[in-house]
Amino acid sequence: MKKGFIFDLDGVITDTAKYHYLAWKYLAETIDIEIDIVFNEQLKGISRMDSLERILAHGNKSDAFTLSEKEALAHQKNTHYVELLQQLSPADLLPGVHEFLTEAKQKQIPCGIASASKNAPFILEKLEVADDFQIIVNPDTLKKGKPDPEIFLKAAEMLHITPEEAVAFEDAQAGLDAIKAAGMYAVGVLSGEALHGADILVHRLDELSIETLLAT
Ligand code: B16
Ligand code: MG
Repeated sequence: MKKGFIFDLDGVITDTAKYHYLAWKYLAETIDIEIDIVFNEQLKGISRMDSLERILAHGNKSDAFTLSEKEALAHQKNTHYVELLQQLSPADLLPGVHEFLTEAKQKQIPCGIASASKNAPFILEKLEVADDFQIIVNPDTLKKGKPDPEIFLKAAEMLHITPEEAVAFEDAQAGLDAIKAAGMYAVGVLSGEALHGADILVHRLDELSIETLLAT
């Protein structure tokens, strides 16, 4: 019997990957690195600094910057990204999300957010769904990023449920690997790339029955 839902944010609740991509592409061009939409798939679910490291490696510039220069580059990207986020509204919830969260609330199923994004609280406010989540894991409190299970285990602990009692939702392979390593039931949300290891795969959340999920 399941007792709570743990959601990734980008790619599950809303599609902010396109804004991450625009901001990273712009930043990369300032240091003469070209990235494309295919390369961008590798950045999904990966933390800000790890994303920068992957972009630098892609451009053969892993050793070209000091740590403080890298922090400045990441900060520059985030400033641009947050500017792009200003346009978010409830219309940017992915299809079926509003209905799913409304039904979970009616059934009093606790919901949490396990996102690598430090901007998660701001994004949830813009989408007007912040009140639908009892907890948001602060990625600053974690030692390891996805695919390490830490963020999902922390979310379950904060929701006062065991990993076995959690259903977790992810759109990225790194996140799905994290859910399975945490010993949770995994819903893979497809947005293009194939996903491996999910207990169930859907394109949108309203393909799921909450009753059936809770009974798994
Ligand atoms: P920020 P998720 C992740 O969100 C994104 O998929 C990933 O592309 C991004 O680098 C990461 O958040 C960090 O985001 O720069 O806003 O802290 O999929 O874990 O919800
Ligand atoms: Mg994601």
